[in-house]
Amino acid sequence: MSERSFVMIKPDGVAAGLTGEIISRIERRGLQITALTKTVMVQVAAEEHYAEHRERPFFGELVEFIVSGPVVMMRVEGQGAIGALRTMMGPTDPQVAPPGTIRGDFALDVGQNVIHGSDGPESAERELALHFGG
Ligand code: ABT
Ligand code: MG
Repeated sequence: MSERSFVMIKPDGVAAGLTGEIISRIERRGLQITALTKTVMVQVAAEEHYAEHRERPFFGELVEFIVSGPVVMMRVEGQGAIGALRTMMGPTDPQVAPPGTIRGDFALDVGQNVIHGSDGPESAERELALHFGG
């Protein structure tokens, strides 16, 4: 079944010059990038994006990091896109991410893990509405 996901290359990934590499992996997997923009996220959008973590001790640092530099935001579509992208990204903590995954190849720190992908269909629709208006 075709699904839509919200994918974001985080400021660390953009700063490390990984934009092309990550876009290339998504395209070669056979997924369609149907919207793409590079921008510095505004504070309120970052707080809304991570609203589920508002009470967590790392929330302030997380939002500060996300607005610290340009990000590349994408709408990605295709068969089983949400799960396929999460598998390509690897686990949240890059320390345990296997080689071959984006985090396993390019990140070391759970707080700066290069890429975001929606964790389910409801999150995807919420995030796409927030950042792309749908
Ligand atoms: P995101 O794609 O950023 O949402 O990451 P993921 O869905 O894999 O993991 P979650 B649980 O949503 O983490 C959100 C961000 O919070 C950071 N984080 C998480 C910490 O810094 N410390 C922690 O203990 C946990 C659980 C990792 C994620 N972002 N970054 N960057
Ligand atoms: Mg998440």
